[in-house]
Amino acid sequence: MNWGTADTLVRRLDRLDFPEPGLPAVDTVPIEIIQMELRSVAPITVTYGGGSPEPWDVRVTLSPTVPPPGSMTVTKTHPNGGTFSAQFNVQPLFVFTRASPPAVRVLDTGAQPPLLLQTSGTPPWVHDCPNIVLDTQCGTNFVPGINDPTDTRVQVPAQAGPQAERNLTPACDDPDGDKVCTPDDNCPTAFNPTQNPNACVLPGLDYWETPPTGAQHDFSTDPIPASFFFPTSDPFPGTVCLGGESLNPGATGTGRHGNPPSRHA
Ligand SMILES: [Ca+2]
Ligand SMILES: [Ca+2]
Repeated sequence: MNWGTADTLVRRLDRLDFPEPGLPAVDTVPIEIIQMELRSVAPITVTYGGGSPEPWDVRVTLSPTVPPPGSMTVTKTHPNGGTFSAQFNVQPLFVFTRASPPAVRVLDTGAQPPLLLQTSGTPPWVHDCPNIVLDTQCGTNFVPGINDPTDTRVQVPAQAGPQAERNLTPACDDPDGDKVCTPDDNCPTAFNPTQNPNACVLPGLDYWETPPTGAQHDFSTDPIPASFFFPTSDPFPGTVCLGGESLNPGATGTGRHGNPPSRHA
C-alpha cells in the first residue's frame, strides 16, 4: 500500500450506523468527490482537415461546478468491517496539452449534466486494522480497500435477562434506546449499550485509487467541437483511456486510499 497512488478524495457526509447486535447491517450515506486527478494513458490525436495529426495529452480533474452528492452503501458483515459500493457524480474539467509547440486548452463541462459513475464490484473495508501490516497508521474507523480475513472477534451479544427487562426509560435524549443519553453516547443514533465505537462511523475522508487503465471517457455522443484546439482543428469524437495520478495526500494524513472505482463515462 502506498499513499502516493491515491487519485481520488471522497468525503462521507453523514454518519454510518451499525446498531448492535445484528450482522449483516447496512447503511447508506451521501458522498461527494472533492479531489480527482486522472491522466490519459496515451495522447489523443487531433487532426486538421482530416490530416496533420498531433498528439495531445489529456488530464481530467474536477470542474468548479459542484454536482449533486452521490451515495455510498456500506454493509458490515463481521465485527471489523465488510464491503461497500458507491455511485457518485463527477463534473469533469479536461485540460488538453500539446508538448510541441506548447499549447493548452481547457474544457469545463460545468454547464452539462454530471457523469454518474460507480465503484466496480464490492470492495472491502475495515474499522481498524490491528492484525494487518500497513505502512501508515490506520484511518478513523473506516478504512476502504482493506480486507480483514483474520478477524475472529465475536460480536457483543444482545443484552438479555433481568438487566434488559427492567426497560427503564431514561430521563434524557436517547433516540436509539440504548440507555446512554445522547451527550454521552458515542453513537447517538445506533443502539450500542456497550458503547462499542464500531457501532458507527463518523463522517470523514477516504482516498480511492483508480487502476492504471481503469477509466475512460467517450466523446462520441458529445464531441469536442471543431475549432476547439485551433481555428482549423476537426471535431474529436473519440474515447480517452485514463489512469489515476497521485494526489500526493501525505500532507493531510487523515485518510487512506481504497479500492479502485471503475469509471465508465
Ligand atoms: Ca443513546
Ligand atoms: Ca448509541
